Amino acid sequence: MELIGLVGLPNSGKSSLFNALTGGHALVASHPFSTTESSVGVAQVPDHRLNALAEMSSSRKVVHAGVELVDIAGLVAGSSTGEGLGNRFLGGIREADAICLVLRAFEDANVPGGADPVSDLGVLELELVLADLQSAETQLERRRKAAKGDKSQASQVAALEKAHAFLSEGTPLYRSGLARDELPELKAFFFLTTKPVLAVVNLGEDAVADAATTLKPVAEELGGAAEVLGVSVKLEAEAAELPEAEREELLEGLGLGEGALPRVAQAAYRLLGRRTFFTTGEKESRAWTFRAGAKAPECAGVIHSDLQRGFIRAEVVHWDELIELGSWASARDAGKLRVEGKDYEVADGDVLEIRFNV
Ligand SMILES: Nc1nc2c(ncn2[C@@H]2O[C@H](COP(=O)(O)OP(=O)(O)O)[C@@H](O)[C@H]2O)c(=O)[nH]1
Ligand SMILES: [Mg+2]
Repeated sequence: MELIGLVGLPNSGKSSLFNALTGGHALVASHPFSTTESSVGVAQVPDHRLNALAEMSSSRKVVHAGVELVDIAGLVAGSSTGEGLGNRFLGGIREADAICLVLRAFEDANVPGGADPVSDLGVLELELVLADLQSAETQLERRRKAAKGDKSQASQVAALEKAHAFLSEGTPLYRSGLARDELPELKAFFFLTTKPVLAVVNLGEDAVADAATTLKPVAEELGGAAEVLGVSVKLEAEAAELPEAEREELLEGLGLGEGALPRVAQAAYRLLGRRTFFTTGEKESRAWTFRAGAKAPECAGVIHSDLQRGFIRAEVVHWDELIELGSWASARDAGKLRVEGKDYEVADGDVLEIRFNV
């Protein structure tokens, strides 16, 4: 299972965001060190393509894709040296496959902590960089020795040296401009800052109308290394508690459209490099998750292992073409259903029907 870790200073709103996204019940409290256990939950990933298919098929049930989140207990300055629950924080981040930084921009005299997201970013990145620097140093020493007797290790040592140089300047590796193809070379070293990153800025309620002003300096600081999204976690968490119709009314009334949570879930999903295919019918329409490059039998296996084992062929049509044709039957009549075999690489947005025999 791949996880996105929520990482932020105490009281940045991680647990509130986690709860709003997952419908979960992580402890929300304004205290450093209050959350000592990490919670895991699944956020639904809304997808307008799925909604369109469900409407077309008059499906009785709609099943969205999900993305797994971990609410990692708050990082504080000094975590990289084991301060507070430091080692546990870092362990939580190490287990995540991607990082969602939660940066506080809301002011609230009752909630300890600052409201400067760029400063939060600096503190968080420094802790991550210090942890990576430490492991780079340990591993460099070891690898240099090993490379003396084994020349094949020279390229790994070179990659490590480059990474070490960036880290000593305080630069997280995701910002280093190390070419994407050098990052895989560094996989073996389990750095924290080679993980993909997304930033959520927790906006004050009065700042949502002009979010761009708050987001701009954060985006500039990150320089394109991470997508930056603004959310009023408090407003959205309150809205998330309401029945759907009231929620829509509240968010619309505030000029927030459908709210920012769907965009956060979608960005998290993309961050893990995930792709979606669909199945649709009267019983249900459903979004399924697969990895880029997967072929038809592997995707069939996402639905059920029998479908992979007994895979014969897949009937395939892209979602927008299907919507235009109006139904699976008319797609078939129009000769628009492609028959694909075992070597077909499924595309994001394909609608599939699997033929199988076990
Ligand atoms: N005013 C305001 N308070 C918030 C907001 N988000 C979270 N809080 C409050 O800040 C405190 C800490 O929130 P929590 O989600 O537990 O933060 P965490 O320590 O990062 O997990 C709680 O009292 C929340 O109610 C926000 O957007 N606005
Ligand atoms: Mg918390």
